[in-house]
Amino acid sequence: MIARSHLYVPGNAPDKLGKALGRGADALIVDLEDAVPPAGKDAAREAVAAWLGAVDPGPVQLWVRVNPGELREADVRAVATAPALTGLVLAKVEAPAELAEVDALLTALGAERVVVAPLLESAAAVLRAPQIAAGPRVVRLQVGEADLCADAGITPGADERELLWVRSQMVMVSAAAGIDPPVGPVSTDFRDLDALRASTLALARMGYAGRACIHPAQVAVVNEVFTPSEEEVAWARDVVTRFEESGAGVLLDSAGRMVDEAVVRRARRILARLR
Ligand code: 1VU
Repeated sequence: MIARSHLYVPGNAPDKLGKALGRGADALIVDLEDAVPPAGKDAAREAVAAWLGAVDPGPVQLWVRVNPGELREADVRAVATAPALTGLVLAKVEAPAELAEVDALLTALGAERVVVAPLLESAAAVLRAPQIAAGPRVVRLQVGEADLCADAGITPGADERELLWVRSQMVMVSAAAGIDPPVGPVSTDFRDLDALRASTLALARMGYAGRACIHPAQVAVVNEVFTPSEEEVAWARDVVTRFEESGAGVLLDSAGRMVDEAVVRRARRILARLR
């Protein structure tokens, strides 16, 4: 099942990590990258590996965000074989060759079931998204918008329209590659839950199925937005039933609107998101 909320937890904050599984997120992304200063990298890596080795995640997906560059291999080696690990978020992926390197390392470690989510954080990475999405073990894309904005000189306004192309492009690239929808970006203003809701609703309409969070307060909003409403579910069930029972190619829904196979596929996507 596709996770709705992905809560970043700093890998160097044992207090946060200790309670993170109880915060309601469908997935945790334990961070070894930007949340951890250079002097703390080794200790955080060890602490996260020990935590992963001991934890029972239940239904929660556990991801680790690993560093780019020369720290990546040590990070991957430390966590890849933990049975609790779902996958790796690969920070600052720039080129498809990096995915082949990570794949080879994971294979050498015997970590066959570990999947990866490249994080695209530069203009060059965004433009290479189709090649990156086709890489080995890739199940979804994410964009690091703060880095991307710095790289491309973007200053987002309140309605975030400056990021519309990038956000929509990730949906198109993911659908074309046959991977899960992208994970939406973090909102750093974690106290403004109304703005979070508005922007998450826009992402949901655009084709996103989940979003990253930096604070537990954001999780409930994100989960709610990405859970189909009762009305949506009732409509979807009715449309699928009518379509299957009628045997017709084109029919009408309960409001008299045309239903064809494409509408039924959309209804089935809604039902697939039921938990
Ligand atoms: O009530 P308690 O004391 O039990 O817990 C606090 C606090 O520890 C906890 N909490 C979290 N737990 C798990 N994961 C989190 N991310 C998290 N944040 C907070 O919730 C209770 C209330 O916390 P608070 O309101 O007092 O908030 P703090 O001042 O403790 O923390 C605020 C920050 C922003 C520092 C914190 O939320 C945080 O560290 N967030 C994640 C930062 C991070 O990982 N950044 C890098 C990834 S984002 C990115 O790079 C974008 C691509």
